Amino acid sequence: MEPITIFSLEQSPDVADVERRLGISRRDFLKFCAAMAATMGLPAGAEAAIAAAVANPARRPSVIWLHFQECTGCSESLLRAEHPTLEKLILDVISLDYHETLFAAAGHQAEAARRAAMAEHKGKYLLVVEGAIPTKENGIYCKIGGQTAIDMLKECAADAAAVVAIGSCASWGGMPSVGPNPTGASSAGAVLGKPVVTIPGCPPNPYNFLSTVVHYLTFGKLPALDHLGRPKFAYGRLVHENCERRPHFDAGRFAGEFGDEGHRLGWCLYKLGCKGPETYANCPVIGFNDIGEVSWPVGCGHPCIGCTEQGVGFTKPIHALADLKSVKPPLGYPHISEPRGSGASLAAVATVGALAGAVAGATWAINRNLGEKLEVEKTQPEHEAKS
Ligand code: FSX
Ligand code: SF4
Ligand code: F3S
Repeated sequence: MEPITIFSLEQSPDVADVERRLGISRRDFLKFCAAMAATMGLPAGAEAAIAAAVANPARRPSVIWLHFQECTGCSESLLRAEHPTLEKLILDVISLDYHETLFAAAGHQAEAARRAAMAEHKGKYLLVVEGAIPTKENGIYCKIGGQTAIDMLKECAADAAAVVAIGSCASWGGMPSVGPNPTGASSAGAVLGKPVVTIPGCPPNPYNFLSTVVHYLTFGKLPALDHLGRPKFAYGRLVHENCERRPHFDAGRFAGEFGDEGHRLGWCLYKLGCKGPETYANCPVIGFNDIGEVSWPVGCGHPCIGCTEQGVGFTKPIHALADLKSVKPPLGYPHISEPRGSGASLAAVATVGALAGAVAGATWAINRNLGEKLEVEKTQPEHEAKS
């Protein structure tokens, strides 16, 4: 039998029907599936399998979506995707059988619909959890239909095929868990006492959620996860590794304050507290709202606050300097947070750099640039400074 290719799918009735269902052309749909396969780092041929699975309406998994302590930003970002494809695809790819804020039903009717969907799709539905779960005083700080969030989560998780914690609140506690954490806000995994898939971010990128669900839909299993339950395709790299301002970091060109010339020229935001060097997320690669590469925090001129990362987002002061996880200069090197114009002498840096060998050589180059550039900044208008 001929293998299914993305080209042969163009003529399939299911794919043709996508035009009617989603209001996008077959070509755009197939391109979208190919891009999604590439984002997840899947081998050749996966794009056709994805397109065939997504186009088949019979494959839609039932999804029960719970809301606890949060701002509903996760659902909002999903539904406010600027480009119509993403929002439509999400609602087309899944059968959303319970979602408190989108449901037309209310009260007993809504709860009855949830239990009916759970019974009908026992062992097969996906449980998506948005928001942290308050655990103090037996969970009385969040109740839905007379049930605490703790009880509702445990009831819904019992027969779920997989549990996906969407957003930082459900993934690790997020904003509601920040000290002094008066309600004992906890993650879905901590309350259930078992690992769950986590898609952190406040809000997370809807594309990462969709890709995870599509992977499950197509291959019947979840994508590869890291030790925190995060899909590796989305959280395997630091923001800093893919940031478009990284060449400025390496060359020692930093914005010193909001609105200064460096900031206006799009220089690195490290000194304004950017947490990209200690935050794992693919924001610079895929952006938000499908409107181009600048649509992510650093692209818009604001430092990354580390919203995906426990212990960084909502915990470290916004303007505190990030730990450099991938480029950490030894103590003998000039300090990267040196006040403008006061770096260590180039001779001292060069001596340490020469001793440090090939790998550390890259770090030496960065620090040398730091010192040189700071000198340039003092003597020359910034727009004339050579890179
Ligand atoms: Fe809000 Fe979601 Fe932040 Fe939390 O996103 S955007 S507070 S991660 O649970 O609704
Ligand atoms: Fe980009 Fe921030 Fe890293 Fe600078 S510190 S390169 S702005 S991620
Ligand atoms: Fe959050 Fe930083 Fe991305 S603030 S959205 S992880 S760039």
